[in-house]
Amino acid sequence: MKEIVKEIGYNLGIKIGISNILDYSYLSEFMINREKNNYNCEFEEQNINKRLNAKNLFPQCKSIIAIGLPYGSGYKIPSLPYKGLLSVSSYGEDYHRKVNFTLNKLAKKLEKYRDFEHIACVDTTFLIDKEICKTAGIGNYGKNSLLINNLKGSFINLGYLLTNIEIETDSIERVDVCGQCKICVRTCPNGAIFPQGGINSKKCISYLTQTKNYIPIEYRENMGRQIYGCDVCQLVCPKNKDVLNKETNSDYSKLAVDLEELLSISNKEFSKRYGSLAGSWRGRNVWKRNALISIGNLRMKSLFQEVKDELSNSSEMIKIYAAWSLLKLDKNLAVDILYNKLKYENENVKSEYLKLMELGL
Ligand code: B12
Ligand code: SF4
Ligand code: SF4
Repeated sequence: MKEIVKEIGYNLGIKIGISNILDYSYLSEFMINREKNNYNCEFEEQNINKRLNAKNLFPQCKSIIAIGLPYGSGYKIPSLPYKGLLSVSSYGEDYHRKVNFTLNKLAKKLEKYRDFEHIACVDTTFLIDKEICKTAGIGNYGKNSLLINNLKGSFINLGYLLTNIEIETDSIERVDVCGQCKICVRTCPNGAIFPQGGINSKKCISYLTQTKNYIPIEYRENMGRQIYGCDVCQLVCPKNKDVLNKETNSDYSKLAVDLEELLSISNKEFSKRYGSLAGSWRGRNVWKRNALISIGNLRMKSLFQEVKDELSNSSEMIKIYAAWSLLKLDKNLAVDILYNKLKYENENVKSEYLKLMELGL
């Protein structure tokens, strides 16, 4: 089976590996400390023990077939400076669908040789994808906390089949991929990567673009013009140089989105236009909030009126980021406008406006 799996992987042009390690309780202390330090986030299962054994998801699990689906070949940041940016993983069809499709194709091919039960996992289960794929030899952790494959770098989407059959595995080499390199630690825009490796999720800009929680004021400038995700620690990584230097037919300018349009787009139009992208899962209002932050960071004064109109939005979230953005565009004008609005707002919004004005952004 091992040879068959490898051959199918090779023919499909994907990174493939097998693991018989199903128990990850050796990560327990790391995970508990991570939670204690508040480095975890709401996009993960909060029950740590549940995450630490593949059998909690598939009790009959005996072996795992993991894959890494490369993407981002030839990517360059679109040279459209007054647009918002989506991360590279948002290019084209939602990667969850692509990886699932490949896993199911793989399972169908394997079923010709042997009957087996399986479930396909990509991103959304409570298990820890990176750890599972690491034990299957897909890659090793970089300091940016991502799994780096020796040929394809870190631009790989991870997925795996939990199976009820035992498949022989190769021994996995543990490699220190980074050595003395600290480029990503130095270039991460919000200082989210620890010098010794690993990240504080709550500081990661990818997290900030997705959360509905309050974004600390001191992080907002560092978000630049990101509408969804962040790629900085991967773009600067020497391990991705070859992949990024490849020729490509992909039109990555599609990852640059119109900020003015995002302010006025309807829910229906949003789903039609962006609904098929991996980055759209948090919905229009989160993108709109990020657009307000981007407009402020880019000092797009021509959109002053449009941003001001958002102070009348029914969403409290939109109002408070519109206020921040307006202050970035024209502090004096914005202060007058916000003072006049105070009497109409509830306590929450009022105290946020006062805080922003006091800070004198
Ligand atoms: C929650 C989550 C996030 C959070 C937290 C990210 C994180 N680092 O864990 C946020 C929102 C920030 C995020 C962002 C992104 N994510 Co995300 N995310 C997840 C999710 C759902 C769970 C991750 C998790 O459980 N982390 C828990 C802990 C255990 O991981 P950890 O803190 O990194 O700790 C491990 C390592 O860092 C390492 N480690 C710790 N210290 C040290 C020190 C050194 C020196 C070294 C070498 C290693 C090391 O050991 C730890 C134990 O395994 C997974 C899908 C899944 N179900 O697993 C996707 C996943 C991790 N995300 C993915 C991607 C692509 C991204 C983004 C690139 C998207 C984007 N462009 O914006 C960014 C990258 C940010 C980054 N630098 O990590 C991919 C990763 C692919 C890869 N090549 O590794 C995954 C696996 C989804 C998938 N199936 O493809 N994500
Ligand atoms: S994704 Fe961006 S913010 Fe997050 S660790 Fe990487 S560079 Fe830092
Ligand atoms: S930039 Fe350097 S330190 Fe960061 S993940 Fe890549 S090789 Fe490791």
